[in-house]
Amino acid sequence: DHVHVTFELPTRAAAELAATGLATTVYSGPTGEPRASLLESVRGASGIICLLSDRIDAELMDAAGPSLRVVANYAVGYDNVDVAAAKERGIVVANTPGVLDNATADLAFALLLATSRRLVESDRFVRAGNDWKWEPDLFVGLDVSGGATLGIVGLGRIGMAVARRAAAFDMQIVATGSRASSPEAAALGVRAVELPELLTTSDVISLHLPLTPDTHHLIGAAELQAMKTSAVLINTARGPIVDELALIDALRDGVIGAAGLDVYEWEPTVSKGLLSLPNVVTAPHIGSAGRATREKMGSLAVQNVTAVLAGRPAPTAVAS
Ligand code: 8YV
Repeated sequence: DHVHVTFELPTRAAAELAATGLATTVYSGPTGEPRASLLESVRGASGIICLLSDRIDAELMDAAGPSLRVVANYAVGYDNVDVAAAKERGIVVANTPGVLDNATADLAFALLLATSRRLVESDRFVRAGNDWKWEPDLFVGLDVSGGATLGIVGLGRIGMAVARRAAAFDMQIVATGSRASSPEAAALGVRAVELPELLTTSDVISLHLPLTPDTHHLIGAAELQAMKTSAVLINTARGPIVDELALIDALRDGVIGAAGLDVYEWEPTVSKGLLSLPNVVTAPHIGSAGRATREKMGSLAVQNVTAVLAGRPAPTAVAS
């Protein structure tokens, strides 16, 4: 069996893969194995460990050939993988759920605080060497603690980790999603609502959904219009869930207050219109970028591949 890894795994995960004794190839060029190289590298592979930026479609599976039994995505999201094509070919698809919930929720909260309290604007202001003295109105923003309402769109594993943080900040929490009416959510004071109510009542709206045909442009011009004019939108999920051009218009025209973004519709390209707005805080898709988190993601990807190649179920196979 041969496993192809499309990037350099974190140190410990790489050692774990080496210890399995499986033959491996690793693409070690700049991150993002070019398509032609990828199609060549996977030929005859039994397993692939890959990134969100690798398009794992029918063509790639056929380039690998009938030996391919498992695709382990180094990410919880797997919108880059054609799961139906994998199922047809008997290929197991696995992801890395759970291990990155806290890291992603931490980043969502960092963006929430930075946008609400205008931290990045303040930082730019001070660094620019502006003459300033204390003024009652200087960078006044949204009070997060003690009453602001957070709307969590898609309360799953990551959304719940965000809810735990919001509860500690004494925020009111409303949420949509499968676990919004669970006992765990109730214990955090979460109120389950439908999206229209969430949009109109929330001071901060944070997205925690996978990208699917159903969630593509879930937040468009009409949804932005429904939000409070002071609303803060946080996206650490997937860019195309938000209509980015509509978002730029809304931020520019005062339809909403601010946005904290880790993901973009045309990633890694970030719309120029976003970058010229003062009420936007950006990050380059670093939600899971904690050192220990990345090791855990790597270990889980390795475990998913080795389990399948040993004839066992993958610990975290996706539903197909
Ligand atoms: C990954 C992510 O770092 O898990 C996800 O879905 O978006 C991030 O954690 C990224 O996808 C790299 O593969």
